[in-house]
Amino acid sequence: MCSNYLVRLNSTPSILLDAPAPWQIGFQDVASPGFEGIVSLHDSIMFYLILILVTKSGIVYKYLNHGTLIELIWTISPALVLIAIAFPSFKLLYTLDEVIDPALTVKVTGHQCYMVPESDLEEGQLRLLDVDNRLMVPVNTHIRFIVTSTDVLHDFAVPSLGIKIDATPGRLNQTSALIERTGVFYGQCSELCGV
Ligand SMILES: [Cu+2]
Repeated sequence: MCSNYLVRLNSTPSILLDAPAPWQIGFQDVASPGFEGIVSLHDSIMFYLILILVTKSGIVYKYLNHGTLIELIWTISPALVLIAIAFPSFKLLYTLDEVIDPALTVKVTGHQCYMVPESDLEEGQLRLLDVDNRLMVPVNTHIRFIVTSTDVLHDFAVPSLGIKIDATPGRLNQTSALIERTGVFYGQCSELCGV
């Protein structure tokens, strides 16, 4: 799902999806190990969900009557499925939470602000996404983000890196990322923080 404006964005034509595209349904392209884990967890849970949907629809259709055996099966099997989902989910959650020996720390402070008006956008700039000063960080480096806010609740999020963390006044939150490839990665505040 690559849109025209994305190709225009870089001087060399890119097939990577590092910004949201119109009517996009799936994820953006992976640029960090953390996001790789999130996407693979999503994919494996979707596998279970579709399997359950298909088999349950079949069972209800064939054996609509009540029975002790069928009651037992559809009580115990969802419990097992929930356990099968919970284990990899918690494993990923605690893996993402860990910040191991960062080489670089970025302090992120949230402010209420206005987006660049459409009339001020230059050729190749993305509506509601481009900023006046881009943050430049190195690839293949463990980066730690210390996130806070000066006014209201904000949320620092970069989908391609699998980052989404609240920016709270009077509090420091931390998250980390290792960017695996070069690119321009876009993110929006993910909290309702407008005037
Ligand atoms: Cu905000």
